Amino acid sequence: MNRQEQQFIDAIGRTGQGEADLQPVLAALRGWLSALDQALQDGRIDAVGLQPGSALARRIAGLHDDLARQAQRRQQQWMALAPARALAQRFEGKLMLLVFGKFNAGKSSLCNFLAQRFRQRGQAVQYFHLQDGQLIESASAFHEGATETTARLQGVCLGDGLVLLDTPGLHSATDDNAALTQRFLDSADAVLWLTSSTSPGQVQELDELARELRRGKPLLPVLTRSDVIDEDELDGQIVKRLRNKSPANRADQEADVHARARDKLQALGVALSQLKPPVSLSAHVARTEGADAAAMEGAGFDRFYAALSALLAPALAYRDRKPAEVLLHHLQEDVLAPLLGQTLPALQALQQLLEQEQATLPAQCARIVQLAWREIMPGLPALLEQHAAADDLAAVLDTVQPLMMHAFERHARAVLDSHVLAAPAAQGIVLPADAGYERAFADDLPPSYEKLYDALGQAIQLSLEALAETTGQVCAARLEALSAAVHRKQQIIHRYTGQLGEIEQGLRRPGL
Ligand SMILES: Nc1nc2c(ncn2[C@@H]2O[C@H](COP(=O)(O)OP(=O)(O)OP(=O)(O)O)[C@@H](O)[C@H]2O)c(=O)[nH]1
Ligand SMILES: [Mg+2]
Repeated sequence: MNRQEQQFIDAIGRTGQGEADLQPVLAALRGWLSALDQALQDGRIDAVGLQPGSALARRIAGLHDDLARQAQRRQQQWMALAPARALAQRFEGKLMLLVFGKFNAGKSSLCNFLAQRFRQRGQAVQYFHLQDGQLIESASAFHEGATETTARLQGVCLGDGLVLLDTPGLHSATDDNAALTQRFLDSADAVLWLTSSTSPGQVQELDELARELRRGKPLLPVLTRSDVIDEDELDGQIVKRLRNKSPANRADQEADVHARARDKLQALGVALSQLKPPVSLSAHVARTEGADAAAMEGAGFDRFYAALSALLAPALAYRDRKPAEVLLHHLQEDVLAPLLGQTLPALQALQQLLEQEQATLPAQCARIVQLAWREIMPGLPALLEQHAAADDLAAVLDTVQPLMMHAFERHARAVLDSHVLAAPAAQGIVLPADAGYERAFADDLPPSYEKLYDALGQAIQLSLEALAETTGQVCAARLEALSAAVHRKQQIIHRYTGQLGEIEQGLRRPGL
């Protein structure tokens, strides 16, 4: 009688549905999403006042287009998960163990052996595999082989309460199946990592599991094929016999795998509490020796069942919060990740562009003044000449003022080409009180106007500067408002990232 085995089978049978109420956390997750959508909507960056073709406006439009695309894509992603959800639902309430490992690790052999054990103890055994998104039940055990054999997701239900998922390496799933397989793994409650005792602890294999592990699932490393071939002499004949590796050898290998796995999990950012002490076993020795109590014990199965029993509590904890985990993962991977990976960098680039525009604004304004002034000044001598005889300074100003406004407006539009500019309010040209034509030395000569020319040049300069200042202020305020809007949008994403993290922590808190 194998006590550990029976105890494990009994324990599985007792795992009723947990009483944790997921409704509050599910409501929090849904609330998070709709509040995020609302916040992003309210935080739309208003590009009013910008030329539609400008780099700034195009970038803002691109950002909004991308957000719309994200919203659409995530809807599709959630719909695409429907088959996986439906599949997972078929196993609702059962404990699902992911049996993971490189090809030839002995996954199929272990699953088959465990199935045989359960059957022996009067438990129903049902094999199945995944094909074209459908779950197909089959009567035959998994194929075991020296060459890579398992290329599809397959599993076996043991009794009422346990499901083993025998995965091909996650990478070998075909593209069609990959997403479904990946998502199906969502439903695994714990991971058995099978690593062959011929080269144990190839921890890079765990990279593929990073996603599952970060979800707080417990990990039990299992050193498979923990056996050696012995040559015995029997009645003068040499016979080959498979026997267990020695307890000392097993202990060494387990300690080594434990240490490597610990380092790896640390590097992956996974809590060490999820890692269970590794166990060694040999399905072949247990089988060939008849799987009686002594054979099972010697092959490592007592310790294996004890480790599985210890895995039950954390695995059941995952199982009981699984619906919330599935929604949480969707929000993390399909909603938040694109915001962090695409939108935040785009906002950052936009912010930089805005800063650049703000920084160049004073130089642009100075340039407008310069261009307009240079345009006006060459015409002044002729104008002053024209009105010299009549000493009509007012006529000069009446002609120059609209010319100046026109020149300013044109150059402002050309230089500040990102902005939509309203026609500037009329700006007068104010001459000093004593400015005017100068009486000539002789009465028959017309008055001279050199000083007047200089004074007029200065007055025009001042008027242009006043115009540029007003326009500059409008543009600066606009850029400032845009920058604030971009900042708000960044804050929204940061705030909601933090909030989802808090919901996640609450969900993973022991006792929920
Ligand atoms: N010595 C020894 N060999 C084993 C044991 N378990 C499995 N094997 C052998 O290892 C090889 C691979 O076993 P499988 O169970 O097919 O391995 P797998 O992990 O399912 O491999 P893939 O499906 O290819 O990923 C086969 O040749 C098995 O006979 C064991 O306990 N001891
Ligand atoms: Mg296999």
